[in-house]
Amino acid sequence: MSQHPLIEKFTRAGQGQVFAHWSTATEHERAGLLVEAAEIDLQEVERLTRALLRPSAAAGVDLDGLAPAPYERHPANGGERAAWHAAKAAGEAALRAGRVAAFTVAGGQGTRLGYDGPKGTFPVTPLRRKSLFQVFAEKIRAAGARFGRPLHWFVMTSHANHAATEAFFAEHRWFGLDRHRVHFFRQGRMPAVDFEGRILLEGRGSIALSPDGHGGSLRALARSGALDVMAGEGVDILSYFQVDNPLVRCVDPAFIGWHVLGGSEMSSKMVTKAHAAEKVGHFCAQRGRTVVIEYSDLPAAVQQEKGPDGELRYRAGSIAIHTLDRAFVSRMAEPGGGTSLPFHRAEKKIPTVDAAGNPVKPERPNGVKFELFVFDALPFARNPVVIETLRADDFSPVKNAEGADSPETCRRDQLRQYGRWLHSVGALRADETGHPGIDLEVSPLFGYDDDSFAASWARRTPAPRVEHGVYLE
Ligand code: UD2
Repeated sequence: MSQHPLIEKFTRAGQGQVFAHWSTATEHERAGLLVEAAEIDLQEVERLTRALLRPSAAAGVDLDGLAPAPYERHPANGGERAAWHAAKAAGEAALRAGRVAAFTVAGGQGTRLGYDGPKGTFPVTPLRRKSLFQVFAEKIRAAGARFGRPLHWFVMTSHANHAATEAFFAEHRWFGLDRHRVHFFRQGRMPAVDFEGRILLEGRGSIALSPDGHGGSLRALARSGALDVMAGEGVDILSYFQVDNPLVRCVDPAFIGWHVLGGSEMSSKMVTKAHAAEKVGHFCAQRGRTVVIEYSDLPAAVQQEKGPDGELRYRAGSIAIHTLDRAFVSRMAEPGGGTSLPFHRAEKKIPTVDAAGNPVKPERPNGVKFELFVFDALPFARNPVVIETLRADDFSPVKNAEGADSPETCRRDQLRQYGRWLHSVGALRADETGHPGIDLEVSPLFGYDDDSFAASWARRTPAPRVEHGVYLE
């Protein structure tokens, strides 16, 4: 009996185990297996096995010649006000010209939060329990109205959450956005392998495939046609943020302006790390380039180093907010253009099947997943700019069910933001952390940053009553 060409190809590559249960598989299982197998680039798997799994593989990350990266200080921390004003004006001009689109990476699995469903559907605001997606949608809608150009919004999903994400938006009528300006596309997948580089099965008729990391967004933007849509619409700048952070300014004029005026292809926001062990990447300079070294890759002793000013030397924490030029994404997405991102390996407990096809739930890591990180594009970018932002204005992610970066800390940070805005217009006295002392909520349609809030407040006469339970919209 002649074998399917894909089975032969896998067998020749030493990956015949993928079809170990072929003879007893149902038609349905066989069809599924072939579709998944066709997605896999066996040469890439072989290359990654050699580079990242073999004993000869280079140990760890290259830390040679590392220094802290320079960054533009925020005016609140000594940055030059005139330069920030100029940047803001340039960013506003880009928004008014319709050059900017929002971009959310929402393909992660959200396992730490223990929430069942696409993470963007998680209810996050203090009173109305709006979902993360609704918060972003309303910020994007409000910014479009403010600058007179409705924004396009690109949302990267995964195979696992694509349909549920689209259905959620449809159910909520795209939160008042023009549905033709909301674009969903799926990211790519990579097979998980055991420590010898053999592709793992997830079930008798399915391969253990998982999302290829947020860095996969660059090639997915190209492959999905999103870059062509942008080109057709005159959009040449993408404002990139993660799905887990409702505080983010989805489009921030000053940030966009620093990017444009700096002639940068990829720019990033940093915050001063809260403490040496905070779990964020570090902006560093290395051999004339800007790189991000993830917390797990920078030795603790280096993370604790202090400068002459008594501050952490490596204090520039990456909060995964970037501005990207369309042309840069397009260049990065070209296969073999000499600019491909490196894969990272993560050892995981990967549910699989044993030789008899019975499910196995491993208790310790049994294999490796491969992921691309978007910040690895920075060293390839012309004139990368890093600007400082204030945590309170841009960063309070929901990652864990409890403790740090949880729904509770995020709820407090949202309240503090409302409190600061209301305090600045004299509507209440917030405490020194900004907390208003009462529960309330401000709709992004009323205000999504200092300027938009102040403008709405000034327009409202008489001024709204601010009391416990109030919702400003
Ligand atoms: C990320 C950064 C960390 C810091 C932190 C800020 C990495 C490796 N670390 O940590 O330095 O900036 O965020 O919050 O990035 N996603 C996809 N597809 C994937 C994987 C992830 O779309 O295949 C999305 C995911 O939906 C989320 C974002 O990327 O929006 C972050 O993913 P994460 O939770 O894995 O990142 P984390 O918290 O380890």
